[in-house]
Amino acid sequence: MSETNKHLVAIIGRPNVGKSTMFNRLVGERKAILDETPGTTRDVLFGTVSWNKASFTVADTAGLEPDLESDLNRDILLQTKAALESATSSISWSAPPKDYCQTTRSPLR
Ligand SMILES: Nc1nc2c(ncn2[C@@H]2O[C@H](COP(=O)(O)OP(=O)(O)OP(=O)(O)O)[C@@H](O)[C@H]2O)c(=O)[nH]1
Ligand SMILES: [Mg+2]
Repeated sequence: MSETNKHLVAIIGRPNVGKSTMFNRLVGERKAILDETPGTTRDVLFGTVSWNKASFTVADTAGLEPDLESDLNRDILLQTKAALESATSSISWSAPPKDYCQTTRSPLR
């Protein structure tokens, strides 16, 4: 496994809280689509962050609405759970649903 892939940081949270904006800032390019409409991101998107001789992978994820019943939402929840399972750390804010709060299994050093 390369140094970049050793650490995966997942960005998670409710819709429209600025996750993709943070992702683009971290990767240094407009890779994720930003919009004021909640639910813009639908699939997990990966990027590489290089900072101060360190590098790691970051994942942008779709906004979480656990109580919403739809096929699309079920797919979103599964994708985000999978990203969290693979993540070594996560960034979450704006009170993500509690099932998605397990974070930092092995912190970035
Ligand atoms: N004022 C302000 N607006 C922000 C900030 N960060 C993001 N936005 C705006 O908020 C809106 C949503 O930002 P996104 O980054 O697309 O939010 P998201 O959490 O990825 O949204 P979903 O993909 O729908 O879950 C966009 O119109 C952004 O320009 C911020 O720090 N301040
Ligand atoms: Mg987004």
